[in-house]
Amino acid sequence: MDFLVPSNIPPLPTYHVMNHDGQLADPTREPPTVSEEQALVWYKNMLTVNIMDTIMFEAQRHGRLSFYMVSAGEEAITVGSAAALGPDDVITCQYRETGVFMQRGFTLKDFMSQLTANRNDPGKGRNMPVHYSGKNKVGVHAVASTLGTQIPHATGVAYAFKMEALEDPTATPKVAACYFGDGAASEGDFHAALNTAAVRKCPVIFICRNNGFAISTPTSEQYIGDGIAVRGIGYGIESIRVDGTDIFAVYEATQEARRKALEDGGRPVLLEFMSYRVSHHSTSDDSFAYRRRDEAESWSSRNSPITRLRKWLEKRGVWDEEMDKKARKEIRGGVLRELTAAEKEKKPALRGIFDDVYAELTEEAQEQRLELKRLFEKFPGEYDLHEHEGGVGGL
Ligand SMILES: Cc1ncc(C[n+]2csc(CCOP(=O)(O)OP(=O)(O)O)c2C)c(N)n1
Ligand SMILES: [Mg+2]
Repeated sequence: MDFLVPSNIPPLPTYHVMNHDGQLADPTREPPTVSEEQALVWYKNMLTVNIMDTIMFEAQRHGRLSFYMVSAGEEAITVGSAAALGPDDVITCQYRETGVFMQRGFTLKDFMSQLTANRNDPGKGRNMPVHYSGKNKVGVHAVASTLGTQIPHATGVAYAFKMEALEDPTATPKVAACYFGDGAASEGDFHAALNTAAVRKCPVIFICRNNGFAISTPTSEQYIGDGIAVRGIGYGIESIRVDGTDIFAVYEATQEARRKALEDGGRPVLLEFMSYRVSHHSTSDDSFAYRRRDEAESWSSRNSPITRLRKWLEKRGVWDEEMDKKARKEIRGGVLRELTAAEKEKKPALRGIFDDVYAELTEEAQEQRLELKRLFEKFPGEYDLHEHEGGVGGL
């Protein structure tokens, strides 16, 4: 009788391409099939996410935003994986995937419109900052921070794609890709989504950002198994663990996952990208209450995904200190310019809070709408909403 004893099973290996010096870890392998132009775009996108994050975190402290979340340490996961997906693939995500939006064409103006809740936000200013709505522009469904809900959604999208492909085999093959954190993988939704996708053979890529924390809960208190990738194996899903600070490893793994997901009519694949949450969970958190102050700093100095790609670019002679300084300055200027412009923009019409939820408003919602209208008739000037595009007159 042989029980499998987890502690006797060696941990899954971690796939990587570059070493910490930005060189091929295995000099005998072919270099990644990524052009220097492509790598430069990735570098600038990672840098933009990082600089925008720093500025917006500060802007929250200055009272210009109500909330913000940064991706420090995880920029390569989002930019590198998004780069390997197709333009028609549909993405559902958590909230720390700014790099996915960026790589797929969200502009600084798009980010700022949502963050300042102005009338250019497709979500009509109804969500907290960082809950971007990108479905129409970049194929990324609106961010929902109710943990785990995006995972079965992705399985559903992939099942629909599978059905479509069966009905029309000439249609462009598409996958669903779903991002979630190590903490979200403890939700029941994660398990239901994986099992359904496995049984129904849905073309979905499950992408776990394992950054070591779910707010103040370290992964050592979240699970005692070998991380998230092994859970995929448990459901019969091909899975891999990847160094999430190595953008080439992230890109190659996602590219191969996409190929597998579309093979033989479709199947799910799971990627576990390993990194570390360098910053506080959000502007509402103080991580020094539960981890050492120097922990994040020492991790960053060894593992920064941005520095790692920069070294690779510099070794090829396509980037240098001067260019880096110039790029940082330009990005910073662009973020500040767009933030100020977005703040000056009008707010969405108040009546918009009732849009897009029901095809026909429920009786309760109709009552609430009338109540709101009455409220603003009674207190003209109490709020500045009358100045806004649409105003209450449109209710
Ligand atoms: C269903 C649900 N439960 C709890 C929360 C509160 N909450 C917000 S973020 C978070 C931690 C999530 O950690 P993880 O999935 O690892 O993502 P990370 O923040 O590390 O990127 C928790 C518990 C929530 N938003 N939704
Ligand atoms: Mg986490």
